[in-house]
Amino acid sequence: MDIELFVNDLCPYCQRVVITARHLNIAHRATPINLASRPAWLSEVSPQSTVPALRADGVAIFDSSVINELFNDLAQGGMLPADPVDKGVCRAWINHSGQCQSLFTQCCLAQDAAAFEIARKGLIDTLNAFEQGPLQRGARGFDGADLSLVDVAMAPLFTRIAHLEGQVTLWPETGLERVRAWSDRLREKAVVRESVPEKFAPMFRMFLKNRAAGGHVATRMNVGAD
Ligand SMILES: N[C@@H](CCC(=O)N[C@@H](CS)C(=O)NCC(=O)O)C(=O)O
Repeated sequence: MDIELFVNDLCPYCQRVVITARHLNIAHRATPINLASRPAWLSEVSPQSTVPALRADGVAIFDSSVINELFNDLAQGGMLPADPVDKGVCRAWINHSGQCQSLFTQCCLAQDAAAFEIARKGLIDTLNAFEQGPLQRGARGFDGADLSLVDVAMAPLFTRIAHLEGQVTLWPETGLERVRAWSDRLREKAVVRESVPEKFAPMFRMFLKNRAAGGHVATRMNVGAD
C-alpha cells in the first residue's frame, strides 16, 4: 500500500502517528506541512486542514486516533486489546487524552498567572482521572509491557510537559504518582525519543515563545536552555 503521511514536527497529534508508524514499521512517505501557511489542497485530505492526515492508495484519512488504528490494523500490531470491552475502554481513554492535550495547550497559551492556574488545575484533574481509574486498576492497554495506542496517545503530552520542566511547573507537588511513572517509562522508550527531531526541545520552546508571546509560559521560558 502506498501511504503518504502529512505531518508537522511540532504537532503532538502528528507525533502520535509517527510513533505508531515507527513502532510497527509502516512504510510511508512523510510530507511536512507548514501550519503557519497550510496548502489549500490539504482540505481535500483533511476537511478542517488539520494534521496528521494521509492518503492510503489515494484514499484520504485524517485524525490521529483513526490513523493509529489504521496502522495497527494494517500491521496486525496488537496495540489494542482483543477483547471488545477492553478495546472500548482504551478507545474511550484515547478520546480523553485529547482533552488532556487541549488543557496543556491552554496552559501554554494562558495570558496571565490566573488563567494559567485554571488551565493547570484542569490538566491535573484530567490526568487524575487516569490515576484513579485505569492506572489504579491495571486496565489492559495502559502502561503495560507492550506499547499500546493509549501509551502512544499520551506520549507526546508527556514529552512536552517534560520539556517545560524547570521553567514552568505543571505537575502537582503531590499526587499523580502513577501518571508520572507512566510518563517516565514512556519517555525512556527509543521509539518515543526518536519520534521528534533531535532539536525538538529548543524548537518547541521557540514555537511557544512566538505563539504565546507575552503570556505566562512564554515569559518564563529560557529559549536558549539546551
Ligand atoms: N483531533 C485531531 C487534532 C489534530 C490537530 O488539531 N492538529 C493541529 C496541529 S497540532 C492542526 O492541524 N490544527 C489546525 C490549525 O492549527 O488550525 C487529531 O487527533 O488528529
